Amino acid sequence: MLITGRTLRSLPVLAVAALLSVQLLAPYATAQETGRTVSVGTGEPGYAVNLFGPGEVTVNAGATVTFENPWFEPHTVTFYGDTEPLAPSDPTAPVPTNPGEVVEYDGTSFLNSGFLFEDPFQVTFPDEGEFPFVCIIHPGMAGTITVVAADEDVPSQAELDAEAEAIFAQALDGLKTTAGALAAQPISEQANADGTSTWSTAVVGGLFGPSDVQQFFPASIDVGVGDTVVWESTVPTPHTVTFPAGPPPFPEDMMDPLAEETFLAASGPNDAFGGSGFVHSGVIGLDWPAGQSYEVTFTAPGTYQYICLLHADQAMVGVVNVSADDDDAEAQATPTAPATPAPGPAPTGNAGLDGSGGGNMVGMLAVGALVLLTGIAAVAARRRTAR
Ligand SMILES: [Cu+2]
Repeated sequence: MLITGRTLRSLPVLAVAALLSVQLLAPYATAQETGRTVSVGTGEPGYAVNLFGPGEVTVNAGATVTFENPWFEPHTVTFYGDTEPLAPSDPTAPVPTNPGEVVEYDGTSFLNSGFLFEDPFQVTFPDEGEFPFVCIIHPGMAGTITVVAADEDVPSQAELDAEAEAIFAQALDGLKTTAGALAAQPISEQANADGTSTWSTAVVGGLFGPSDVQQFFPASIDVGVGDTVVWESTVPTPHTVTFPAGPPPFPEDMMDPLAEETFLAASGPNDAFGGSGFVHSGVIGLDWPAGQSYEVTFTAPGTYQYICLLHADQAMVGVVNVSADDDDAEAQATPTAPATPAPGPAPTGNAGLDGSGGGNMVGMLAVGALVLLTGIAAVAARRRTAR
């Protein structure tokens, strides 16, 4: 599963790191003489690039390749050798085959980094040949280590880094264009017989190749009391729509990431939220058991932040503004005041999390996420000490 105790417990730390990462993230490490370093994905707040940087790497026989993950999205580096490929949800995916070892790879066995976070994964290639590898959990994220004789010329680390930079820049461009298109989609209002409205469809996440837009669209939704918002995910990436605001107690199992049954499932059908309690979609998306959509009815005025429990550390945070007076909500349905974020200086027209036009928003959302996650961590900590 993609949900690990490590991920959930370290969310507040990661949220702080996310705040700092824009300036401090150093994606590449310096390589040894013959060794080479490959970046396992990268990202920015709101975007996860799920590609190896670079994927095609030629090294000399005897070289050690170091795989490093500079972003918060989990990945694996997996050499299948002669074994069969695994599904992304396979329970083997997060488990390293050789924890803490620098492995000499023979080209035939199953070699898996497990979920790669802070610690690099290192593999030595004694023999010439071609050694394909993948990330199990991101189909399409693949590469090949080509090993040539020790005295042949191979690309330098600087050349590999330049290649990685180009690959990542192209993917981020594509992700931002995708986000711009999603942000431009109107959310429309349907009047219900009882005078309330149903707003659909708020979008959960997006894809560009194997890479993910980790955002909700529109980032901010204005509705009236009694209105319902419908969220939908059409991507295979697991996401949640989670309102963790309000006083504890949250359901105990919800704080135990190993209680997958509870975590994966919605907190209830036809959920209502008025600023307290724990309202949670479960894991939604293509081929996830909780389905692809989720709806919440808002019962009290207020400004409610919600998160994707899996990607809040990548700033996947949204806001629903519920006003007592319905007039504000009506305004966004008119063509002159679209519900989508106003075009900012960003060329994509996405005023979200691209870092050029939405600097303040990134900060605001990250701080919001931090507050929410600190609350979650406090409950989790209390629960652990109560054991
Ligand atoms: Cu998510």
